[in-house]
Amino acid sequence: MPAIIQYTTRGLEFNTGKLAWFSVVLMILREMPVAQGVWPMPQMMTQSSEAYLLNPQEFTFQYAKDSVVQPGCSVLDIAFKRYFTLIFPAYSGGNAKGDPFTVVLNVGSGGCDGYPDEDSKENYSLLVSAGNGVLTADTVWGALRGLETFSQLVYQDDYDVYCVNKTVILDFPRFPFRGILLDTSRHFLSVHAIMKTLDAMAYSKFNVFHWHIVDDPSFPYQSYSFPDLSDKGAFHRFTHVYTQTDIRRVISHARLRGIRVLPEFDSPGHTQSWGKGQPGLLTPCYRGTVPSGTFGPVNPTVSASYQFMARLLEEISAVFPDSYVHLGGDEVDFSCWKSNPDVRDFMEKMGFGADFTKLEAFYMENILKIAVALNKTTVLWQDVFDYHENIPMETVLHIWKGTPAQYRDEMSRMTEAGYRVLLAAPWYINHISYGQDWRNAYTVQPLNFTGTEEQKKLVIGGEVCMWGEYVDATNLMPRLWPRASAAAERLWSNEEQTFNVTEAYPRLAEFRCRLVRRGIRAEPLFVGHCDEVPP
Ligand code: CP6
Repeated sequence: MPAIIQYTTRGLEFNTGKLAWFSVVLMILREMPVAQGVWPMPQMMTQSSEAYLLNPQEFTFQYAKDSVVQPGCSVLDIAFKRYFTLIFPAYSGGNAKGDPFTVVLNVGSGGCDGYPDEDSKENYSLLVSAGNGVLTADTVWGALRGLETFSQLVYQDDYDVYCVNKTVILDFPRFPFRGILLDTSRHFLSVHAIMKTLDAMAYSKFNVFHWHIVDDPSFPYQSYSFPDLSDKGAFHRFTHVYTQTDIRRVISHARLRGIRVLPEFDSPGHTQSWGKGQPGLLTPCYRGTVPSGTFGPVNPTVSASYQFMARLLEEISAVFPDSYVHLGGDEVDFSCWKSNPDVRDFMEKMGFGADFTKLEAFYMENILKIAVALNKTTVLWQDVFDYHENIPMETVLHIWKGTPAQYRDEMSRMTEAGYRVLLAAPWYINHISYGQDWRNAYTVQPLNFTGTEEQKKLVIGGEVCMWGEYVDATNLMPRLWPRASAAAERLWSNEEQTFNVTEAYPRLAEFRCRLVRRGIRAEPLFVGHCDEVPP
């Protein structure tokens, strides 16, 4: 029986040279494969039963002589330290069994000091043979993905000696955008909790942290242009805020893991907390002919609102280095606008009639102009597309609602109109239910909608949302992990090779134990145990 695990995928056809080379290597490895859990599953992977013992004392990471990237590259130098600890968690110095082993990195382009972005290549190849591993990547971001994979190949045998098997991997992501949304407005999350999430994201090869930083309940972002926003709008102005230093720490922690930080400043709805520190920004609601004392969405009828938004977005653009910014635009309640006589006058003057979606479109158009002038790519919730015909083509549309039939239809219409889309609707991981609901996240088919090949290429990826109404640092980790990892495999791996939940189960159960070993309090999938008892 030629026991070869060989995966060929559509994505590989672009490079037949590499594929031919890879097939040759696969033919050499005609031995029994061992199912070593790598999560998410690499695009092509083959392993043999030939195992090498690793001595942590004689284990090193090195740059190849002809690698463009050399020592001094902070992202990788720091990653070597991190991964050494992840690979040998039990090693605390001193003598150990095993043989010398070197992981040689060959990175084809520089860019150690920059940030990952939408075009960052994350492909890598990994060859593990006697005494060494060769990790080749086009960028440092690809090298990080390869280091993560290598760390998951190492295991301890029955005598607790570290081992790695002969392995060949050729890997790249299916989608370039693989995100997690955290909501820090419904509950404040400490910088520590956010960083812990970033650590766990890297283990599942997620690459975008969508920071839904402010919303109705609280405004924890400490703005230097408008300090009153958090002074008055945060749950607490000292303890429940993100200072500029906090923000920089989060962005830096994310960068070192190849993760982009996408900030969301959602408006004109979901802005109750903004009104506390910025009087005059929100629309006063009326009861009959008198103001009721309550406020609605941002007031779209006065120029002061746009001047404020321009200054805030200017600050945000400087603080967050990513080329994307999320501007929300979802769930705008028209009742307050309808009640306000000044808004009604404005509607008449503008010729909007009684169609408040026109007023909403007017607001969004002005906000989008500000973002375009700041050279940012805007992401918007689907609502804006649903009522609005005039959205710049560079905008990314974010699908968050509906049944599978409805979100597929939405994907068809958005991509037919030529927009890039991001799918979140099937991955509301804050929703919980009894049983193995990771399977629902796992068996999503993001490209199963009616459309041409060109339309399918416009799907840039997907996102797992963790809305915060019922979540803070006490339950964040088990609610996210390992269920978010199920979505991670859908967004990284080949769908035909990884669709079967029965085959995925033992690998995901093993990965979950790895998360627990690494200090991530991931919940169990079902009855069973990890080798170590969770602390
Ligand atoms: N907050 C904001 C939310 C939601 C959205 N925007 C939301 C609404 C309904 C569900 C889940 C989340 N809590 N700002 C919609 C994108 Cl089911």
